[in-house]
Formats: sequence, structure tokens, C-alpha cells
Amino acid sequence: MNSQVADFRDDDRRPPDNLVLEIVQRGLRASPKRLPSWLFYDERGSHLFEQICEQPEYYLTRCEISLMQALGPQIAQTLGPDVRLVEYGSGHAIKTDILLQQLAAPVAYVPVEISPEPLRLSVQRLAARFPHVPMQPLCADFTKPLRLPISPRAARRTVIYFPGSTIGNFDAAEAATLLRKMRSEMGESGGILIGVDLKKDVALLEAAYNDAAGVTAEFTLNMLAHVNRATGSDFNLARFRHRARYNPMAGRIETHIVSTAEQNVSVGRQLVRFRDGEAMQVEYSCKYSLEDFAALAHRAGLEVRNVWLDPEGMFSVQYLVR
Ligand code: AVI
Repeated sequence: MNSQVADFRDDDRRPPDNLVLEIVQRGLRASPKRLPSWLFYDERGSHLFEQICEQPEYYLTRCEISLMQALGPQIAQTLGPDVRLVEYGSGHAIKTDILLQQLAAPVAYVPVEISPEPLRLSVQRLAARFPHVPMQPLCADFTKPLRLPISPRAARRTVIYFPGSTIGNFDAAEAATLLRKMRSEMGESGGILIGVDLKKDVALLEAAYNDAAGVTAEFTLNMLAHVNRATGSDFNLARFRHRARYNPMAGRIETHIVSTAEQNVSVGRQLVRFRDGEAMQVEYSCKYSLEDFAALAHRAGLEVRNVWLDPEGMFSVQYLVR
């Protein structure tokens, strides 16, 4: 996520539209221009992201689910009984279902999610599936310090679950800060169970962010529709295109929205000029080797206790402890 997110998320909700305008105007004054990636996730964006997860090229979800299905019992055994499971950015919590099936006597499930509706729906679904697990939802921004609810009974450990390789959407410094925050929230005996996408063949990586059906392109450009609605801007979506390329030096997919013409766009009272071919940076999706990620964990005062890989070796789930 772009660093300006941190500047403005000082409330436990998404910023109101007047702040969104300020954030967008500031990003468009920067050079190169950039917009924060949370602007992807309006209602349509969240729906398009679910569709991305079903595209054949987007291996991340498929591989992580098959990993959790194959290795769930081993993972649950490593975590042990009487765990309080805190999930960051739980969304629809599909992988959690697999984990909760395996965990022995979980003390509570605490999904932390900024969008109230997906939070409500996922808790409703999981409460019906796991009536013996106390649900303690927290509608909050997981990048901010959290006040976790008191558990109904003492937990042996708090495990923070952060699947989906969402850690990849933070640059290295932000990722280390976030891991450090998790470290303090999990306490002495706690752990972090985290999904981490791995470095691999560039063609496979680029295909995952340029699916043939064009869903990712639609997801990317939907950010402009969201900005138009939230700020009264007049981006013409037909005059921009999606671009996602792997930057091997930085080890990340870099997604840009590229202007296909020289044009002016009204953003509030500001007139923003775009050159033909000018690119706005909207998302990083960092990819790690196992060594890279161990070094990042180390920077946050953590060590990698376990690494599990899917059968194709594309994706990892890792368990970090102090
Ligand atoms: C949410 N996050 C891990 C996704 C990713 O792979 O970076 C978001 C995404 N952007 C385009 N496709 C998927």
C-alpha cells in the first residue's frame, strides 16, 4: 500500500469523501503521480477482486487454499490447542473456514475488518458453521493499534492470521512496521500465521496480474470510477489503461494506470494534466524468496518457525514467533 494511506487512516473507518479528495489531489501532485491502493475497494472493486481470485492465471488463491486443505492438520498442530485466532483484514474469510475446522478448542475468533458488511456476513456464516467458537468481530483498520476484546476464557496463545499475501501490498519498510505491530499484539507466547507469495517465473507472475478475461484491468480502472464518485472528478475511463509489470530489481509487480492521451481531468477544483503515456502508480504486490522473507521477519524481531508450501511450490504459509 502507498505510504500516504498511513497519513490519513487516523480513524477506525475509511476516510470521508472530503478527505478522499485531499488524498487524491495530493497523490496527483506527486511526481510520479500515485493513488493509494485501498481506493480499489469500493463495492464493485471488492466484487471484482473476488472474481480475480477465480481467474485461472491468479494462482495465489488457488494455491493457498490447496495448501490449507492439504496441510491444515499440520498447521493446526503447530499452533496447538486453546488458540485465540485474530485475523487481519478478514474480508470473506474463506481460508479461515479451513483453519477453524482443524484447530483444537479455539478460544475465540477475532476478525478485524474495515468494511462492516463483509465482516457481518463472514461472522454470520462462520458462527453457523462453528457454533462452539466465540466470535468477537472488530470493525477496524488493522494497520492501526488495535484494542483486542477480552477473551471468554484464557488463551494459550494469540495467533494473528494474515492470509492472501496482503503483506505484499506493503513496501518493505511498511511491512516491517506492520509485522512489529503484530508482534506486540500477539504477546510473548503468540505467533503470526501469514500467507506469502513467492518469487517465480516472470511470465507466471505477470499473467496473474494481466488475466486474459480482463478482470484485473477492470478492477484497476474501477479505481477511477470510485474516485469520480467520491470526489466529483471527471476521469474518462476509456482514456486510461491498466498496466502491471514485474520489476525484478524491486521484486514486485507494479501496477499503474496509464493515460492513453494528453488530457486534463478535473479533480475537485484542481485541473490535473496528464501526458500521453503518463503512468500513475496504484499498487505494489511484493514477491519474496524464503530468505528475503526471513530477513524481513528478522527486522521486525521475529523468526520463521515453519514454512509450508503448496504442492506446486508457488505460495507459502509461514509461522512466525518471537
Ligand atoms: C490483495 N492483494 C494480495 C492482491 C495482490 O495480489 O496484490 C490484490 C490484487 N491486485 C491485483 N490483483 C490482485
